[in-house]
Amino acid sequence: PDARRPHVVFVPSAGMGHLLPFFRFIGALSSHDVDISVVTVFPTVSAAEADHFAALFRDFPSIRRLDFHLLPFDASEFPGADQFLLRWEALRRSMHLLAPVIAGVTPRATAVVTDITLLSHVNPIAKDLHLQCHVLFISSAAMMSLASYFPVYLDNKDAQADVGDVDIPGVRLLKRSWLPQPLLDVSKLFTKQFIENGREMVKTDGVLINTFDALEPVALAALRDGTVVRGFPSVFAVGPYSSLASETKAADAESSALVWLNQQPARSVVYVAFGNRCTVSHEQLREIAAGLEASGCRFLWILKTTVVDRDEAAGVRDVLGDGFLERVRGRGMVTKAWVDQEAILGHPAVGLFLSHSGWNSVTEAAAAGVPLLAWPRGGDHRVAATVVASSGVGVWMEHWSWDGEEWVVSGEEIGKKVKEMMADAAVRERAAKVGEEAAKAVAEGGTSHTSMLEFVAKLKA
Ligand code: BUP
Repeated sequence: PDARRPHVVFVPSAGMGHLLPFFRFIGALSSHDVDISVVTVFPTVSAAEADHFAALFRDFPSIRRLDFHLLPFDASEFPGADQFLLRWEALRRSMHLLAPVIAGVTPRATAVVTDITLLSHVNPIAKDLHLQCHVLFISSAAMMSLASYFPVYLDNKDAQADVGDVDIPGVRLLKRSWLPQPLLDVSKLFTKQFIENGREMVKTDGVLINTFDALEPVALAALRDGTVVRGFPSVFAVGPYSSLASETKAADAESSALVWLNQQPARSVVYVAFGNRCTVSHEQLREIAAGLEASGCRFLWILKTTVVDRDEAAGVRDVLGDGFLERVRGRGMVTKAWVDQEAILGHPAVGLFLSHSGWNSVTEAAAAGVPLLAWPRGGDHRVAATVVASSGVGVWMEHWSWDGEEWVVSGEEIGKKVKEMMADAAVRERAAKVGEEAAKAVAEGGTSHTSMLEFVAKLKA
């Protein structure tokens, strides 16, 4: 074997929002001269994760699967916690078992690429084994700047004072209400880990981000030149990633959504999806339905009624009521199936994306040049929404919230905004421009393409 051929071990976390960027990056890297192994935990949390893991190993037979067995984990310590958070915790508690797995691979591993949620465990393991360690960051450069600056911010602030607005040097001020809300409570397990992982970042060899220079020029420059945090490692902005052929196949078998789109006029359809881990109150779902109906526009709505796809019991009809589907028949399609979102966004019939602005969705809208109407839910969505607004890919409804238990965004307001954006040529042009920049970035000689080659060169260094 070629002694200089790198062997990269990927350590992904759980949840499709985390796994898809891993799979897509791995797919892209596999066309380069490197060996790849993927640490794999079964059973996965959701059925979609299991399908996509299977598809990856089927479509890339040269990629090695490293089975990793979790220690038994008692979830009763965390009553009511989301199953994905529980899995992250279970992973973290088993991380000391990872070193022998990585040490045992042949040919010998040369680098580890880890999910951010596991960094503070994985980086020391990589260092012990004298391997490079890179982070594959699943969110924006803006969020990367928050993750790496937040520990510094806490060190410099009065320990008694509340977490307030965070002014990230060289990037932007993030209002307190835009932060992932658990960060406001530094005693939370999630926050402690966020801080630990954020501190560890400067000790890595590099970070891979699913973004591109034209989308986030300011944050990328500030990360690279050390304005955010001194001594920051190499930043590889290698996005937007493309979905894999296997994803298209894993999507709903007859691709009924795409068949339906084929019958719709150009740019006439509002695509509505709030990610795959979403639970939205049924009351809010009914307002969304009313809004879509009132907008008069055609729509394709991916409706998730529960957090994990396995548990989905409540039918669309139960949630939205009997009359709705009849009234919008022909112009609206509602499905609970896993769809090929990238193919949908790339379809000429789609004119607007009403989204929770999960980072993967934002990059997919950017790649497709489709205007995004951002209705952030929680987590990093508001930070992503700042990028939606600043890049021109879309519009952020800052006062639309999901948080207020009693407060719901009315169907009337939703319908008005949707209709207005669908008719706005300037919005459409700005988004199309971002789409052109995205295509340039990943083309030969583009910023993301070059960054990928630099990453591969670093693996060989
Ligand atoms: Br649902 C669904 N098909 O049916 P985000 C999602 N996706 O391809 P997240 C499909 O899942 P949070 C479906 O294209 C995107 O790549 C979609 O990631 C794909 O949100 C991904 O947008 C979803 O980052 O929520 O992870 O669901 O941000 O809260 O983790």
